[in-house]
Amino acid sequence: MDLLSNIVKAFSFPELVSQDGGRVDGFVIAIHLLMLLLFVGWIIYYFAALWKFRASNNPKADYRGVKTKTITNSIEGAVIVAELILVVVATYFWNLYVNKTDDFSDESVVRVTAEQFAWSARYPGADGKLGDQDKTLVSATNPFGLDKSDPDSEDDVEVLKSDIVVPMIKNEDGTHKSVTVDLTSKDVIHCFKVLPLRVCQDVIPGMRIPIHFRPTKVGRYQITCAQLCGDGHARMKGAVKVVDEAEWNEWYKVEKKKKNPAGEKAAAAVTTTGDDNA
Ligand SMILES: [Cu+2]
Repeated sequence: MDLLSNIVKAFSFPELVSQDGGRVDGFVIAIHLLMLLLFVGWIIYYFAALWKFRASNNPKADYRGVKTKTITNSIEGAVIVAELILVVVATYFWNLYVNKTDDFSDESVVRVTAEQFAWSARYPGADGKLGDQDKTLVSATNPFGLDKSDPDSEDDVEVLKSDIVVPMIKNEDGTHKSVTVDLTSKDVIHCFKVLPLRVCQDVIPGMRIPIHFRPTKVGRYQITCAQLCGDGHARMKGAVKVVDEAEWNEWYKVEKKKKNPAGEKAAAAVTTTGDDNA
């Protein structure tokens, strides 16, 4: 029984902590069923061909083979249909889902930067805006390659080579709020793969690639780099830490304060004055 449950576990999906992850699982199952159908179809065809063209039935080999054009035409037709589906339908739907504008609200964006062999994150500061970054500006004192001339970059919260904290926020209708992770790389191609969130996206230097997910459970989930990116690839681990709304607010407040203690003091002074007046 133990063996059976272990086998079932080995072939099961990993823990799911993303609202839309079930659709990814459904997609994976559908592809496997389709491939199973194709596999069974080809096996049947194989044995049918073995039987039909057996030596006892065809003592003399026919080197000319098929004489009609039906087979060639149907193969060409299938290739054309497949290409059309790929180019027209796939491009249309990919564009539709990836460029869904309502998921790009600036305040819920985390910019994640990959490098050999670690993950770092940047969050918008008090102004709610992320400053620009460019890999050509990366130096020992500027690990993200921040554009210092961009005023938005001054107060950005930076988390270097540590857990990427994201909030799990429940909407009133019971759904969960979307988190956008904006991916970029400083050096080579990496891949941001977090199985429980059902996300896997290549991270490409010079490009910003946003991905979205809606975490449904607090916890710490491993980021695996899924592109061979150098000799330290195997140890390129990171973690996405999903926290509840209260913990997120507290964490974000503390990080923003660390970044701009003077600003906080000024804000506190204003509050105190306000209290005196009241
Ligand atoms: Cu990597």
